[in-house]
Amino acid sequence: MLSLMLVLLFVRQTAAAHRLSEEELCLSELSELKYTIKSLENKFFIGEWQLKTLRENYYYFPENRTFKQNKSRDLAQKPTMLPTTGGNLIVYDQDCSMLYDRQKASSGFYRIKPRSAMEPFLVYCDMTDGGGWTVIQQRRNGKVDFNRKWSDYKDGFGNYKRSNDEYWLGNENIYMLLLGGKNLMKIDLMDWSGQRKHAYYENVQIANEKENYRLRFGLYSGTAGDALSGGGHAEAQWSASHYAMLFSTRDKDNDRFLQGSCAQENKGGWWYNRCHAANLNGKFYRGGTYKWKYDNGVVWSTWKGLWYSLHHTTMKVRPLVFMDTLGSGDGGAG
Ligand SMILES: [Ca+2]
Repeated sequence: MLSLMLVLLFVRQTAAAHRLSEEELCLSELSELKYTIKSLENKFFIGEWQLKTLRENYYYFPENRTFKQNKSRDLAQKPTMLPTTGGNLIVYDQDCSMLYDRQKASSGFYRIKPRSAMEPFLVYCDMTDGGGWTVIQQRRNGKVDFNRKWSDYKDGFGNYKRSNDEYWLGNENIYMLLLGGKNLMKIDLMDWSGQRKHAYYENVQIANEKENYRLRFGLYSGTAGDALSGGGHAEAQWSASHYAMLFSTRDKDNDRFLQGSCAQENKGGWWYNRCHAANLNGKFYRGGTYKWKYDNGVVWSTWKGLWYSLHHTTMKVRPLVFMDTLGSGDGGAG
């Protein structure tokens, strides 16, 4: 009798255990299905989004002429036309010049991706001045603090919303953007009376972080003077040329000034020598002329000297070949 009861009890227990495990099985199957639904939904969403982006960017029709005759189609496209900023999934231009070539897009913030193996990043594209300029640095109003650490200069900082927002694109991004070196950098400068000057440098490159983003550049032309080469006479060049200099920040001193830190004195990250003839990431002084222990303003010495802090600065790049298609060396507005 006792043994029968034990057997019954055992049977009941295994049955219960069996039921429980089935329930568990069911639950896990359910959660698996839920997961599948979720990932399918994601796929669907991404697919839809990709389709939308492809359409909006005319990516199937790089010629863009397909619709020229079809006005209603053209009009229907225009209001929804978004730059590649719209998302982050597929179509990316390597720089603003590609975007300009492809879309004749207007100035604004766009996501670009110079190399396939990197994350896309936001940048201001200057589509005036001949178009296709990728802006790597901008000073306008002193709202952004440029006296920052290595990691900030490495990753980039500032604001990326309005055309007059200030930012540094980040040494990693700049490195990728300039890789190969067949480019033209234009430095646009404006003083506090609204007067403008510019400097062109061909084939600008910076090394990677291991080499502390060492700066190299080719031929200068322009109206602001060749401050990157130190300006003036040989002695000034020896101590102030930025050619082949390493990048320094207030927490990483790679300059040639043994007695101190140029970045700390000059309040910015830059390719300091001992210390500079150009200090575009320096301290923003309102009004131009300034006085301080160090020449730490937003300086372009070959135009305004070391004791004048500029109002606007822009550092922007474009491929050299872009110039060839335009057949012009000055890209328009100058
Ligand atoms: Ca030093």
